[in-house]
Amino acid sequence: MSLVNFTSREITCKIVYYGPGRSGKTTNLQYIYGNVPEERRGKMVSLATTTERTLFFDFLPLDLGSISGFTTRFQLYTVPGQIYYAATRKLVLQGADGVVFVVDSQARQLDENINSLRDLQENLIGEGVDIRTLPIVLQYNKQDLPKDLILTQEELDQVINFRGYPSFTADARGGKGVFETLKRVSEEVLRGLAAKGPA
Ligand SMILES: Nc1nc2c(ncn2[C@@H]2O[C@H](COP(=O)(O)OP(=O)(O)OP(=O)(O)O)[C@@H](O)[C@H]2O)c(=O)[nH]1
Ligand SMILES: [Mg+2]
Repeated sequence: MSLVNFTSREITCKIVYYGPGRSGKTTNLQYIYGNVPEERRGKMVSLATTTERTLFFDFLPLDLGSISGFTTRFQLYTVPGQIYYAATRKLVLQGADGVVFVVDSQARQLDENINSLRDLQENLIGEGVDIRTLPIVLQYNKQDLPKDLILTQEELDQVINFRGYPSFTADARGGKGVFETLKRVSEEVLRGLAAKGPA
């Protein structure tokens, strides 16, 4: 849940990167970490197995500068995508102000994507979150792979994006689409905050 501190004039928001195992969630955070100025980022914490699968979460605090006189901080988290970490996903998702759902664009991963999106929606509803108002952005990742292995943005919009979320193509390893996705979700979170006004 976002925190607005009027005394210190700080806003803190939580963005969660969600999606099936190996879709590229951790890779997004690593790219962001490697490409923002040092003074804008805190330490990235990753709790992973020796084979780099996220075990609990990744965490990256970012300072997005000053907006209307408020210092704006974003805390980025990733969930572990592997099916058996369901309880951890729920915990990490708690209090999210916005979600980036990272889709693995490979055609053979379609079922995993759909199941994970369903898992996200069920967890949000279980938390009492209104999924019509929570900012959610889809990222169609791994678009750098050979065309015969992946679905295009148009195809993915048809088979997975039933709710018409904003969607971005990406190659998180090369960095394409990573900041566009983050920018969109953070703008939507801040717009939501502005609309709500002081609590
Ligand atoms: N070709 C390609 N590979 C990618 C891309 N993004 C991530 N990968 C690779 O996919 C693998 C999994 O990426 P991760 O970022 O660890 O995936 P994750 O979603 O965090 O996976 P879990 O932690 O298990 O949920 C790694 O080998 C990445 O280098 C991409 O855009 N293109
Ligand atoms: Mg990961």
